[in-house]
Amino acid sequence: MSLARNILKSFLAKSQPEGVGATVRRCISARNTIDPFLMCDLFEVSPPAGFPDHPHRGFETVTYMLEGTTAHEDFEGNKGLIGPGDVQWMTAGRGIIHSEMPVTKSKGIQLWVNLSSKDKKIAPSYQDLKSSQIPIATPDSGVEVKVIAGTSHGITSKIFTRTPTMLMDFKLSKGKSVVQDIPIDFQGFIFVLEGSGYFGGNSFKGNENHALYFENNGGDHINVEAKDEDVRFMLIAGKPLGEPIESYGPFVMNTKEEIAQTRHDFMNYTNGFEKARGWQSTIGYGVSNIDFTNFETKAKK
Ligand code: FJE
Ligand code: FE
Repeated sequence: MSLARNILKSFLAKSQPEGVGATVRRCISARNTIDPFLMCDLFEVSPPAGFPDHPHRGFETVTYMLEGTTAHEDFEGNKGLIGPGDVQWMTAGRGIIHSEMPVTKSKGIQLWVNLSSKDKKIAPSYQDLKSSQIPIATPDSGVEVKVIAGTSHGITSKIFTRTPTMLMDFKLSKGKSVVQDIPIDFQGFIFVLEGSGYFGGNSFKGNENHALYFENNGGDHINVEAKDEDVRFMLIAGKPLGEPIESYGPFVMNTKEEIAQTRHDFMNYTNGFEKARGWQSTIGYGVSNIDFTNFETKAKK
């Protein structure tokens, strides 16, 4: 006998201002946490708004474009475009400073995946997938799964997840259902992008723009039924790290000492921030620098 995951709680992810002139629907935050995830936003942004020059340390940022094209540029000189359906899996590791600016009206998901203490100081790296490189599972007619990370119905993405993670974009036609395997030790959630469906062993109704958190009941799958209408949703789950979290804006470490060291490194261009000296992106230019000092990934005590 296999056990189904239930939905434990749900909430409407309300639209809120973020970055410079952008809006986000935040489904993982200081108030709603799921280890190993630090943040998850459905972002909507049009030029000249965006996310100009800002740093990251200690985790990964995953950007999945639903609509439009976003330009990216970092302090090592990496520069490129993330188009509709493309994924950028960025391991910030010991440090990145970058700019994320829309070229056209853009909509997408940005997920922050925490790194374990042994990975927090690794060199930054990227795994980029064009839309055409994302494999699609079709377990049934009217059921489509874009597998960005992990495995669905025998289809596996080539993304390497240092922190074990699954990330999938599901589309079900009205009347269809699907069952997705989930490792019993993963925690996760669903974010409903369009339409509505019934989720989990308790057939929990999930509406558009709602986040649905899984119960950690040791279940090995989640079932979904598109009873009333077509539904599109993201399924995001991962293996909890179970480590202490200390953060300051977009720096996420394990201890207060490491955060103090990170702020020192950022201000003094050391231990990974060497290339920040005098650097300014070309794409974020003309927009004032993003203020990350009030940004919380972990609830204040
Ligand atoms: C930010 C630190 C940040 N949500 N969704 C502080 F890193 C950010 C930030 C983003 C972001 C970027 C994209 Cl492309 C999509 C996002 C937060 O870059 F907004 C603040 N205030
Ligand atoms: Fe960023």
